Amino acid sequence: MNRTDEPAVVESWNEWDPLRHVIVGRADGGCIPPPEPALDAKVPEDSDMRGQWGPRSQETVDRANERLDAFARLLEKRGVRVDRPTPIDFNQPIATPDWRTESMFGCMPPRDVLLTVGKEMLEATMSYRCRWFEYLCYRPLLQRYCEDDPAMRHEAAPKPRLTDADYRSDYLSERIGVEKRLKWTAEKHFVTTEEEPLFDAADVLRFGRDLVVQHGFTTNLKGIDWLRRHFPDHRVHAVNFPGDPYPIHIDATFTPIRPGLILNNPDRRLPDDQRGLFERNGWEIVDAARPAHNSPPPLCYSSVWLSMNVLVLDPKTVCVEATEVHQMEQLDRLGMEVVPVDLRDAYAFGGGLHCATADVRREGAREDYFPKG
Ligand code: DAV
Repeated sequence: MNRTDEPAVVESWNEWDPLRHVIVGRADGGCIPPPEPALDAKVPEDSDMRGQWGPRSQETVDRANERLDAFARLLEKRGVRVDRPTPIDFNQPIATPDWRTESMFGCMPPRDVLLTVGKEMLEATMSYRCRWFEYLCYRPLLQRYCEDDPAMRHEAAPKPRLTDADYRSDYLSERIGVEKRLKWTAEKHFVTTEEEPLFDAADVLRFGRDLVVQHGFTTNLKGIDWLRRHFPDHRVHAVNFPGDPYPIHIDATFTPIRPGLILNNPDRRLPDDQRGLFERNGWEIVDAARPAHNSPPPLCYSSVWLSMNVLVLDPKTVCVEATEVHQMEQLDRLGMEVVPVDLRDAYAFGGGLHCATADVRREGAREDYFPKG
């Protein structure tokens, strides 16, 4: 059922059932966007990216694309159907009636934009202005899935206005310091305000009839409330991870591997008062292995914890970045077959193996993994 000339079927309920069809991003035309409120809050204070913006070099684009193409071929060899987005010219100014910015971002991390829940693919609101139009890169695919699969639901969350009222001005300061950032994030004082619903798809993890959503820089409480109203047959759980000074996207922090097992970033542990759901239902939360690297690659937004940004192919098989020896060893010890994937050269374009993909179809149905509420 994986031939590309056969009609696509959209359905995926969790992060681990056997993967059958996936989108893998592209690095083409990737840009470092100019300063804007929410993005600046995420760029670490000591990062080589501060003050730089513009198109990334062709050499880094080509190398990232080589890695992404090889990843796509590896998945295809394993019987997974792979689609790719259609890049637009990201290096051009964009505007709405409320704001203007000089460039866009790219289409390497489809996971940030697209949330597949059952038969639905939902375009997230996003929270950076430079990513406002990113959904356009996926529209050719979503239109095709819609034509192929009469039961597929293509949805888009309300486009946010993203005026200055969406962002806390105290995050605009150049030098906040990690200590103050940790205090703020522990108090859930994030860069985004509650002006309007905001979420990135990569803040959401799917566990059958439960969705676990990170409240942080890229997703606010109104965004989580919107998801709760939008998915009335799901239970939506808000979580937050106080040890993270730059909390965006849950997928380098909390990584389900198979029913009953989650890796948690040991620097960003789930607070005790949020563990009940998992503990009551026999789920084990284990500390993820330390990353193999002390620093991210050049011009990269993400932290070294992309080590745990893995792609599960089925409950016994997991793709891990090939240099992440400690993470590979830990998953091997936990009984998984580990497939190494060379992707570090693509990290700067928006993340690791989980970020670089978005589910179209996994086998399996919607299950209740948390029967004890
Ligand atoms: O640890 O920098 C990266 C998540 C990318 N989707 C981090 C989070």
